[in-house]
Amino acid sequence: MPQTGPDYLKIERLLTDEERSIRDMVADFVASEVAPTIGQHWLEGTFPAPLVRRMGALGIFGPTLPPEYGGAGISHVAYGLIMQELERGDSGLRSFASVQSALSMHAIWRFGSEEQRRRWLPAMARGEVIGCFGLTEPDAGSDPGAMRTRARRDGAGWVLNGVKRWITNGTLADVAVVWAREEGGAIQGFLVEKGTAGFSAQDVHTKASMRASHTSDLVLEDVVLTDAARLPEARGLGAPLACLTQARFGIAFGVVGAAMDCFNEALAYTGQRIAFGHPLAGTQLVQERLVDMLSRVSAAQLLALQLGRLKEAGELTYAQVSLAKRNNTRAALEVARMGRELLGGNGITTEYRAIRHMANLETVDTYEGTYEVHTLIVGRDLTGLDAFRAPEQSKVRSD
Ligand code: TGC
Ligand code: FAD
Repeated sequence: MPQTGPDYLKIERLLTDEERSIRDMVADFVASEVAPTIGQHWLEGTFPAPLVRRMGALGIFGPTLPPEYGGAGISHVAYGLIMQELERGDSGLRSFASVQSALSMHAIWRFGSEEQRRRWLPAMARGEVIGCFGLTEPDAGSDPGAMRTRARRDGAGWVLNGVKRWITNGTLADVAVVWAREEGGAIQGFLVEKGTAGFSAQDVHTKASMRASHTSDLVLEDVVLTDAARLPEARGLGAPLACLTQARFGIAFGVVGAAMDCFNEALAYTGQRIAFGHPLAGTQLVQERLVDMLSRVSAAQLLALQLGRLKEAGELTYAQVSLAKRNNTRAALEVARMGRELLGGNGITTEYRAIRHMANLETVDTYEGTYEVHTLIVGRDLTGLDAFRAPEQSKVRSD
């Protein structure tokens, strides 16, 4: 059985049998099919694409959706535990699944027409069709409402122009969910298929983080679409932000997996590594480090679980998701840094896992809303005061 802990607080008891068995199934998959090669993929800057169909067959994509759309109607906690086990393997793998399920499939599920849902969702659930989600632009990251990509009405259809940056799965995707502002109007969502004239994607090749993942620029030059490509229920910035809430939920669980892996690695390593005649783990300072790591992991596990239970009860707010994404990602990053340190010189090689997780988590701390953005989201929720922009700028845009 692969390692699914640490579980110092017996959180296992708070899970249902189904949640445990889904988690164990994904943990098995990661231990046997991901762990042996992911370090090499990371070094070479490649994504293990053959695993996509396999993940589809295991039911990893869109698993909370109803069966007629390719899902299995599993609990939100079970979904979170899938993310945890994928990210125990590598944040790039969890990113792939987040973008496929929580961003692309969710956008189609929540804002698409029935025809769009039936056309895309079952094939995406099987991993036969890959999606990406284009919101960020070179000059609009934390403030996506400032996007420059434009959708111009052209008879019954649309013409899109703009550039999207940092788009996970951009070059792999068969269909891109592209967010654009209607000229003089609100933000709308469009499904742009690979091969559409004027639409292209190029990978970023200079990343020192999230290397086992494709991250791309999307370029739209006079891309002509029919109105059938528009997500009919998406109007305004709230639509893409609602998709982000789904992905941030998964990240709050996912990063716990990376942190657990770093803790387990450091505990095993310091138990065996001899310095000054006895195991490192027998020294007071190393024990303090290990306990600091375990404290962060245990608190993050409980936070994620309660987030899931609130979501299942239909009570979860997006500010609560921000609190969890912010806390758990930063906690995981700290755990990874401590783990790397405890491994000494070995901590800087990808023959061990800590530095790969640590470098990946730098991205996770930034994407899906930076640490500072989530601080201000929760701050606004707490105080009722918007600290993002000067008051006179608040109503400049139309949504
Ligand atoms: P604001 O006025 O706050 O909101 C506009 C409307 O949207 C509603 N809303 C949300 N709804 C659902 N979930 C959320 N998280 C929401 N946040 C806001 C809001 O209630 C409002 O509705 P209404 O009906 O009143 O109009 O808009 P703002 O312009 O002030 O922006 C606020 C801010 C800064 C919080 C937001 O823009 C933001 O979250 N910025 C961060 C951008 C970000 O996270 N980008 C992520 C891009 S995708 C990505 O990184 C994928 S990585 C994936 C991977 O590889 O795993
Ligand atoms: P900026 O917004 O320029 O922020 C720079 C710094 O300023 C940050 O530290 C930020 O916290 C700080 N800052 C900004 N505003 C404030 C403020 N008001 N107060 C205080 N500090 C502030 N996007 C997608 O749409 N789809 C994807 O699939 C996707 N995948 C990604 C994959 C990777 C590997 C990466 C690195 C990014 C990805 N992103 C994606 C983009 C990601 O969401 C953005 O990078 C992120 O939202 C931050 O935007 P930015 O990079 O433009 O930084």
